[in-house]
Amino acid sequence: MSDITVWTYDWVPAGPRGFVRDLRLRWACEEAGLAYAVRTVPFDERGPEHLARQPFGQVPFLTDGELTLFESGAGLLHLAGKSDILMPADALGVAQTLQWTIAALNSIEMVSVPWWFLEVTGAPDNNLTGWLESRLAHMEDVLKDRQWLAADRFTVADLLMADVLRVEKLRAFGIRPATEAYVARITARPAFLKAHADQMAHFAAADRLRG
Ligand SMILES: N[C@@H](CCC(=O)N[C@@H](CS)C(=O)NCC(=O)O)C(=O)O
Repeated sequence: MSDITVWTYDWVPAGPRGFVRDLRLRWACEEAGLAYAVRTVPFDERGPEHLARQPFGQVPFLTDGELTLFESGAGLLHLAGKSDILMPADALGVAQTLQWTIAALNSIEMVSVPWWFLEVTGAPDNNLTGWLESRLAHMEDVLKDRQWLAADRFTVADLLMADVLRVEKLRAFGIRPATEAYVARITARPAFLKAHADQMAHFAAADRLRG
């Protein structure tokens, strides 16, 4: 039985709205047609109950019955296990989907997040630029030849890779037409648009409560 709850913050400042990673889990549930609730932990005070479920005091985490999972990638794979919309049924499709899901996290986001952090904090030199350029150039080569990353169809790997690549600073960083078309196509999916709108509405409602 499935009793999925996506946990996020009760409020965040304007900057990260639309990018808080609960969106990945909302999006996956929307794609798969899985019923889910959204609940919150305080942004301002990250107490022991929060840390017991997400040891870094971050979001998202996911609960499903007795199960609690942190790391958006782990949450996505858990959800993908419930739906062949997100994860192919055949062994090759599974292997390709896992490979590209890990690549999104460990070959692209591993570089893009520290690069982005140096950019937004105004570090005088961003020594990660060459590394990021190389990773994005390789992704551009991959995306020139295919519409989807795995199994010739949309999978959770595309959801995650598109979410990693859609960050505005990355999109503005050089001209990569295949990557841009990929991100635009995948973020035009109704499930993404709903998840994004729901997250924005969630934080707008939180503003009203804070007065
Ligand atoms: N690797 C983690 C990263 C989670 C993460 O960076 N969460 C952000 C929101 S998107 C957060 O909680 N930031 C607040 C903080 O780090 O204190 C995941 O993918 O779940």
